[in-house]
Amino acid sequence: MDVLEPKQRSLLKALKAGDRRAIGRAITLAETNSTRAGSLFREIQPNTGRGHIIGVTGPPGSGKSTLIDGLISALRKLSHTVAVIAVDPSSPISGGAILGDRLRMASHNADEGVFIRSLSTRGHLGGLIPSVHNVANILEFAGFNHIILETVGTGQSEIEIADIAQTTVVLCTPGAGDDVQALKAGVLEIADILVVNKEDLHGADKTVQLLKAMLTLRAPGHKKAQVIKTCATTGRGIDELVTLIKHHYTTTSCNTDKVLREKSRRLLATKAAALLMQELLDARNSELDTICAAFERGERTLAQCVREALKLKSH
Ligand SMILES: Nc1nc2c(ncn2[C@@H]2O[C@H](COP(=O)(O)OP(=O)(O)O)[C@@H](O)[C@H]2O)c(=O)[nH]1
Ligand SMILES: [Mg+2]
Repeated sequence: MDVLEPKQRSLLKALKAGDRRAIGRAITLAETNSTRAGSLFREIQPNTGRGHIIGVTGPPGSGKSTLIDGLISALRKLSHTVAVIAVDPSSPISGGAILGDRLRMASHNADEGVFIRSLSTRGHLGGLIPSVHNVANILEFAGFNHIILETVGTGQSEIEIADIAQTTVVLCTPGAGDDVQALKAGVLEIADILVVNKEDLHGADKTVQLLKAMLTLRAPGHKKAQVIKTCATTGRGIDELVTLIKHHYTTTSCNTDKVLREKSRRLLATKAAALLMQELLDARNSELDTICAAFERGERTLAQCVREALKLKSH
């Protein structure tokens, strides 16, 4: 059992009190995946689970940040505290977009009940999970009732976010059939609430119909998803969205043992895969070289080599 260093003990105390600088420091520790932070997170973990984690995802430009800005205002009106983590999974190019997000949400800067942070996952082999999970825990520990995770783009990152979030909101925009097509099956599967944002643009109702039709194609017994229209720039539909989000949290199956178990299993598997990948890449091991050489010569299939490499590990 690790004993916390005095510095970490005081960081923990400041975190518990919701001190912003402490939150910032702890998040930096999580971001860098510092092994020294391990004992800190072991202290934090048992004191989490009380916040509602909401994932907001969808194609770039669909209005996620604008919508989140509206969600923050709506939740603050209800006296809830809100933390936002904008996840940037990609290249330095998106640095500008993240800066834009900061400016867009700047109206909340002076509000003690709001915390906004962009998270760079650049260079973290194995994706987002380890740090986002820890960052969400830090924010829950610091007392935030709602933690909103914004993920950019489409792909694996949303699926991973859905395992951390209790409620996943997926955005698309009207008309652009492409956009709806871009909601690949996997992304549609994770949606608890589908938002057609930019309802002020032409074709919103048609998109809603299309999405509802797509939802009926989901496997029988699949969780239900709601479809709603919003206009994030004017705030139209946002109060209804908050109602749906809260309703999902309190009345649906997002916290049943079965759902929780599935999610934690996937989280564990993702983290395990990332660790294993790192270990195999770092290994300076002649037996691993022998396995690779056999693959290169075509003597073994890739699957055989993987099994051998895994056996190597369990020794
Ligand atoms: N017409 C219209 N534009 C919107 C709406 N919501 C967001 N936008 C605009 O769409 C652009 C992209 O929004 P942003 O929130 O940055 O999208 P994100 O990339 O998904 O975070 C911005 O110029 C917003 O002002 C909306 O409901 N209607
Ligand atoms: Mg954004």
